[in-house]
Amino acid sequence: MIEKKKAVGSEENAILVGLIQKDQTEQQVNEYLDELSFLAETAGAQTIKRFTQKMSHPDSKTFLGKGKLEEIKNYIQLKGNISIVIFDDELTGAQIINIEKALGMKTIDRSDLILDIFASRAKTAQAKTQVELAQYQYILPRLKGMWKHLERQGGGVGTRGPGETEIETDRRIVKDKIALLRKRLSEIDKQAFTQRKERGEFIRVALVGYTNVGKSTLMNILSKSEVFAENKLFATLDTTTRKVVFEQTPFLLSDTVGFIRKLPHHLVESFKSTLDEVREADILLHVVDISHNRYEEQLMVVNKTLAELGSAEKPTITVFNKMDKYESDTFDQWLEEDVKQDILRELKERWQQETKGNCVFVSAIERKNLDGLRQTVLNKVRDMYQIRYPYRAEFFY
Ligand SMILES: Nc1nc2c(ncn2[C@@H]2O[C@H](COP(=O)(O)OP(=O)(O)OP(=O)(O)O)[C@@H](O)[C@H]2O)c(=O)[nH]1
Ligand SMILES: [Mg+2]
Repeated sequence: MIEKKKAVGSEENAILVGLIQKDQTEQQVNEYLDELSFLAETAGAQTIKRFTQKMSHPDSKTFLGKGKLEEIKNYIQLKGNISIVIFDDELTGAQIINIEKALGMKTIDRSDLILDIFASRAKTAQAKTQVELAQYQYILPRLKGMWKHLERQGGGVGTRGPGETEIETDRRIVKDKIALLRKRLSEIDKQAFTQRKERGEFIRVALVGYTNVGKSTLMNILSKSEVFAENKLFATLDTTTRKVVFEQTPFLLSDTVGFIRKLPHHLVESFKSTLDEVREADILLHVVDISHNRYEEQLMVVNKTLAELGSAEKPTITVFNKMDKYESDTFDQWLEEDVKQDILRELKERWQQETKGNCVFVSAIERKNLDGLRQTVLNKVRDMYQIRYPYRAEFFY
């Protein structure tokens, strides 16, 4: 059997590498690297240094230019305690081989890092199978490059590079494994579908959004449940669904896996069934961390992913969360109260306009405007019951 080793060990020291392409600014790429650093930390690695290079296209063989690789290599040798290099962009198998050779250091890309986090966070059989499937799909075109990152049972293989026959054997094993996992997943999906069908005629509301925006925190508050929430990326991988009753109106509320920019394609593919909860929802609560510098881009990433799932047109309430942090980050103590109020009013008016009135501004942590959120959700849910069951809507009130 062949298995993928964990890409990042605990307490590794990492170098991050990002490319500044022609339509990007240095600040933008630095913010992307902030996110990569957060991902690395979630996986157990400490960022020691970042490198960026301005390039219109990455080099097909080494991704970076020769000079930059040399600079990184010198830094690694000088520093001495670095154990991993993480690229913000996806690398091909050949690029992994060439970079590792040039730097003399284990090299992974953003997708591999995300897959690693997903693998360590998956708890249920469904999530585990989905992650494993995405991992094997990621490995398949990169077998040669990832040779050293794989674990083989029963094959006496050293660190020497693989021969063509060895790669062929591995390729066959991986393909068989993918087929097996797909079959297993479709059986799990069938069971899950039956369970969802048994939920009856309740209106279904799903919390969606970028990772770490506060979906699980809001789920806990709205449903008074205990869903795992913490300041790490991808705290939630499995969907949790709770029955909630607001003013005698029942509905089902689901917490779902967070999205992120450049989510590995295979991961979206294999998480489709977890995301069925989103696809089958009647109403989406799109949670946004308004205190984040790039919250508008995050909002767009989520909308794009929703479109890929065919869910872009669903009735949506945009919930701008972390208003407390937005205010403390934006306003200093010297600012006049009425100026603050003006800025807040402008911000709210702009989003009210963009969402056609379908948005609320809250702070889950400070419990601010949660009644406003409850009322907005309640109104939408009641509207939906009216549309869905026009003759028996009164039954639910
Ligand atoms: N300042 C502030 N922090 C918040 C607020 N809501 C949530 N958080 C914090 O944000 C972090 C992420 O919260 P979660 O609820 O786990 O976020 P999530 O969207 O479920 O994240 P994933 O499951 O990883 O996608 C936690 O540390 C929360 O305490 C808020 O209103 N203000
Ligand atoms: Mg969560």
